[in-house]
Amino acid sequence: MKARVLSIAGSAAQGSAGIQADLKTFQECDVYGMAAITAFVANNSKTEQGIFIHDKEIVRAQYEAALEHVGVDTVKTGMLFSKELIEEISTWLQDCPAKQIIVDPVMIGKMGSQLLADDAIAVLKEKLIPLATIITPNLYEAGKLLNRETIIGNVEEMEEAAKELFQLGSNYVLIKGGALEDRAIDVLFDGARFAYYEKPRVNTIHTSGAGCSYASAIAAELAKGRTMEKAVELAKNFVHAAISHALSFGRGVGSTNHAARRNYGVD
Ligand code: PXL
Repeated sequence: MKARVLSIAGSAAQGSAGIQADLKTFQECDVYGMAAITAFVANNSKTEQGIFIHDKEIVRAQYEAALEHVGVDTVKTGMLFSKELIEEISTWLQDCPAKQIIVDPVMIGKMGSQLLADDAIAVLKEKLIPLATIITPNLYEAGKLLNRETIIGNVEEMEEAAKELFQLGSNYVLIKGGALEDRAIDVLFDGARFAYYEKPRVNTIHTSGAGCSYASAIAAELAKGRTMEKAVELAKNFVHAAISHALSFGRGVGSTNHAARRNYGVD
């Protein structure tokens, strides 16, 4: 285990999403995981009931401490919530030694809570996304970033949205089609070509943490030196296995199973 990955994201008490999902994914992908926690979300399988956002000084102290002695190959961001935090984190990341920056533009929790303030979208687009190697929005997040009123609902619209999102300045755009009605297909755009990643749709409600884990697996594979196309392929397989063998703990939406690839392999 040589590659080092830092997640800057929120803690999700239930253990399925956020920092918890990121660290579990890093471990499964055999990279060294670190965390700078931006918020505490006291969630369970039915609600994200308590959301406590950290001051930027708290996040900065963690970020600096993690980098100081261990260093970092790849940074991944998740729930950042506020304009102030995004502005601050973007400043640090300009001088960050990481070779890749994965920006997962987390906006709402599985239970519908707001994990990104409305007034933070502009600074996310203007300051953080231009620093990103890849952004990984789902259909909802892609629509919000593009100020779209209508829902992105098929692969052609995903391609169009990816082209537009590419203009914001990341090297790659991955739009995740998990919310499409018929297919579980994701579209990767590098500014010139599209690549497609498709798996059979899994019929389960227990998908908490799927997005966080997908972005974290991409971060881990990039940190180990994979190409972007290979990293996304491996991450998609990882998340498909995690959803296929999801855990039904709780009384609502349960967790994706981070150990699924290790225990059951991928198909
Ligand atoms: O799944 C999105 C997500 C990301 N980050 C944190 C969360 C959640 C959902 O609950 O709590 C911290």
